[in-house]
Amino acid sequence: MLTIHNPQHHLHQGSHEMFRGRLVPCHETAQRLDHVLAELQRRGVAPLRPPADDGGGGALDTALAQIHDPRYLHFIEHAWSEWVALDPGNAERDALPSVWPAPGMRRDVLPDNFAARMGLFSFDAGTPLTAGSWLAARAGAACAIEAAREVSSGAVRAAFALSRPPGHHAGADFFGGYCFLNNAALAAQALRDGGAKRVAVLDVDYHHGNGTQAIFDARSDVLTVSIHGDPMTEYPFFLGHADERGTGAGAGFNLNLPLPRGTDFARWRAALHRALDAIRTFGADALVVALGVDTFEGDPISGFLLRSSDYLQVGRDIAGAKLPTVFTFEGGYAVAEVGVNTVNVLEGFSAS
Ligand code: SP5
Ligand code: ZN
Repeated sequence: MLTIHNPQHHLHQGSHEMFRGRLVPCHETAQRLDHVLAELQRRGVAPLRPPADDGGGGALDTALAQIHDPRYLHFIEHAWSEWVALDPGNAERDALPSVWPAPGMRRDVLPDNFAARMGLFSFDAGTPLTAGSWLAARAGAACAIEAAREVSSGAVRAAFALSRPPGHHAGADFFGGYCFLNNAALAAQALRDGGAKRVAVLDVDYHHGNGTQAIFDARSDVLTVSIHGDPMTEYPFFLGHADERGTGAGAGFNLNLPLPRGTDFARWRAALHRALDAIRTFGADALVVALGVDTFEGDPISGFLLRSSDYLQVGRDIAGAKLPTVFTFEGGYAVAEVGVNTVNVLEGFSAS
């Protein structure tokens, strides 16, 4: 399978995330992607290349602005230099938000204060912004968009955008859940722009794809489907329930399939078949798979029980949709197994 990988992903290296009143080492590390890359190379998956277009011509910024708010993009681009300008010592520390507007407070006024804007444009304290976060996220978005264009042109049936930071928790104007730019949404929009009338996004990461759902909430041309840990107990908690079906013109074009902690592959696969049925009924012309492998039984922050060999079947099942497909790389924190599990999905897909 054509894989477009992000050569700048190392520039995003958070050190700590807030968890139960302490700063704990980040789960979303650079080694995750390096393990996937090594496994692709070990198993001879080809072609494998960085994006050809470095985005210097402005086309990338135009594509980012189709999904993200201009105020948000401007903030993320300049946040690190603002952070260091507050105190030169900040160059040694990641920036984390610590104050957010509650309902009833103002979101329409952009504060001057940096901490206030960090809160306005985020939803958790688990997503450190570092010196290279913007450059890494931007180059990662370029991977997703280029993968979609290669699929749209008919050059390939499927492509994998191997990038980090991940994307599916990022909304039009907020970061969180280790995500800054929504790669799956950018790929879906690029597929639409490339001629697909209806695009489905299938999110199989352990966590609900709240950013992607919110971005396409009122649209009927993009069906969003997510299989995830029940938000009653699982992150991101405040979205991802089964009764969220889309709003306005988008009513009926979102499907959430929450499952309890402890769900095994048989039960998870039944949800996958429901998701694929919905995608078939919708009449999708193209598919984006937000591929997180934090559904793995050994994942340190998640609660499903998929085994490494199950991911081959996941790939085969997804191939059964017979759609031009873009995979984006999302979560998966069992570092030693993240490569095998991810490449198993791609191999199962390609072999079908
Ligand atoms: C892309 C993606 O998978 N994002 C997930 C973000 C989850 N963030 C909150 C996780 C908190 C779990 N912390 C557990 C620490 C145990 N040592
Ligand atoms: Zn996840």
